[in-house]
Amino acid sequence: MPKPMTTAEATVASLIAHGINTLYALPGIQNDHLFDAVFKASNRMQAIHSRHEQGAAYMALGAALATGKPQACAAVPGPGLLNSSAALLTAYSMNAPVLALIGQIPEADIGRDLGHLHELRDQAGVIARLVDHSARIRAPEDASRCVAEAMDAMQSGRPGPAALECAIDVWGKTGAVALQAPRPLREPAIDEDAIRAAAKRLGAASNPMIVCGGGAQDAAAEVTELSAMLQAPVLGYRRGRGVLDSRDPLSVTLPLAHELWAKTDVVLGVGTRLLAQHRQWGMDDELAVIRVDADPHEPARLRKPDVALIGDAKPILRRLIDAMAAHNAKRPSRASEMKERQAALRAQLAQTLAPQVSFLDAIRAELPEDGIYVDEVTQIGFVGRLAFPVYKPRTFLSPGYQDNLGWGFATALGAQHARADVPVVSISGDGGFMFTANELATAMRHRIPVTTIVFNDGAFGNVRRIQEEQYGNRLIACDLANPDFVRFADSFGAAAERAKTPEELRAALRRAFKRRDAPTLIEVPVGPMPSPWQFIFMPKVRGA
Ligand SMILES: Cc1ncc(C[n+]2csc(CCOP(=O)(O)OP(=O)(O)O)c2C)c(N)n1
Ligand SMILES: [Mg+2]
Repeated sequence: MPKPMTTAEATVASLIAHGINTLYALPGIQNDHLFDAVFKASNRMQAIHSRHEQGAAYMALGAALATGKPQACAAVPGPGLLNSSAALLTAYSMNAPVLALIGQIPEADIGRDLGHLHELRDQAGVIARLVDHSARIRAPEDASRCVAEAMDAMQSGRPGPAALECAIDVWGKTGAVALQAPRPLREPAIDEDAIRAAAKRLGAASNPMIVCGGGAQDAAAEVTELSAMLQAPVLGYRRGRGVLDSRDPLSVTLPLAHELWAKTDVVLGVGTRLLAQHRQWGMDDELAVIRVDADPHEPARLRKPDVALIGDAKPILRRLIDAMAAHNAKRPSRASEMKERQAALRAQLAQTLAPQVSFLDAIRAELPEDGIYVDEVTQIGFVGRLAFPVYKPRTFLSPGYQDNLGWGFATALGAQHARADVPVVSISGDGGFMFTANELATAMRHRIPVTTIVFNDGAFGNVRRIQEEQYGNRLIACDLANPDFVRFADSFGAAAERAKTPEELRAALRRAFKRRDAPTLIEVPVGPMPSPWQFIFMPKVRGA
């Protein structure tokens, strides 16, 4: 039975029906009806307000990455939307299901360039370049369908963000609303011929490798089983870390996978673009490529694979495991060979990148197995992608190919808000932290017990080192004047301390992880650090 509701009420009721109970948001006149609707639904939905729209959108992103579930944020039009745009772009590049509710000027004047408050020319066009799916809610009767379609688009096929605009005068209009039930997720039928072809190739492979991207995060059990059957090393670099537990001898990071690449005869890419392999490491006809991807357009983008399996990785890999039985022989264990290679790499990293590795080891020693580590575009962060052991899916959050400085702290805040049951630690440089340092106020207002470590070298250190080494030491735009970070955090009421050594950092982290009602900032003063790039951008080892 349709019920009288405003557009805003219908939208909120639909979000709740789709399992969304938090709106990460910053209010303003265009969205007042929306916030009022959240107020009226406050037993089932909460508004977590940030201090800048990028904070709200990064929080929704962090919550989505940490839970694997859709999340929502809201902003006013124009500047509000643009302030959230880097986070939406990141959500797109990470295939993260974030729904942005964006205000609009009065419906009748959209597109007329009259100069209404926060008007942005072709706002819908701007939004369409940021997210996968977007629409405008035009009437109360429209709202529930718009939400259901957006949620469907965010989760079916390749996941990703969506946005719904709504005009200031439309949010408050009342109509007869019939709420739509969530739609069942659409899954393409598994292509049995492709499964057989993949099973045959993998079964016959002498040196198979599995490469995991973000699309493999929910298929950890299947990847683990397949890797054991094939004795295949599993590479997880950034988005794919934690799919196979780092303690498994077959789990490898970038430098070791590169070492193994030249001899690999079949690669199984799961939810990954395989960009480094195609563009840096090289491909040739001796290497068979099997791709599992939710997006039918992805596998052939760089080079047509030998076999493409389209759909959610989990059921596809399960089917592949079943089919493998007929094609795979029992293989001798590679555990001791891989352990030896791991130990050699580990020793090389510990020696070459000593400052980074020693602090990362300190964090790992204190962060519980299911604790979440959020990285940043910082020198410690780059090395963490190679050397920080990860034990579980969705516990290592690293921004996708945007690699956008300043994503970390606010994303960690969202992850911690959505996963109050585990500690979340954010690592940043002094440069990156200041992008969203204002959100310490949000952490205090909402009592979010995130721990942030700021590695302070007084510089955009990575940029500075490149200028030193490659531009004749012509230093420009890289030295920073910083606040006293401990006093800064203290002034918000957050717990704050300074740790000068890995041992001091461990002790500080122990204290921080016990604190469950307020955020902690730990400043670690550091000097210049050695370059990690030789372990990340590695030369071509096969193909023309
Ligand atoms: C949005 C964005 N702007 C600029 C950059 C370029 N960039 C990469 S690393 C870096 C410096 C980071 O400085 P800091 O956070 O202090 O870390 P450090 O390198 O000192 O360890 C910059 C400016 C970027 N990746 N993203
Ligand atoms: Mg720095």
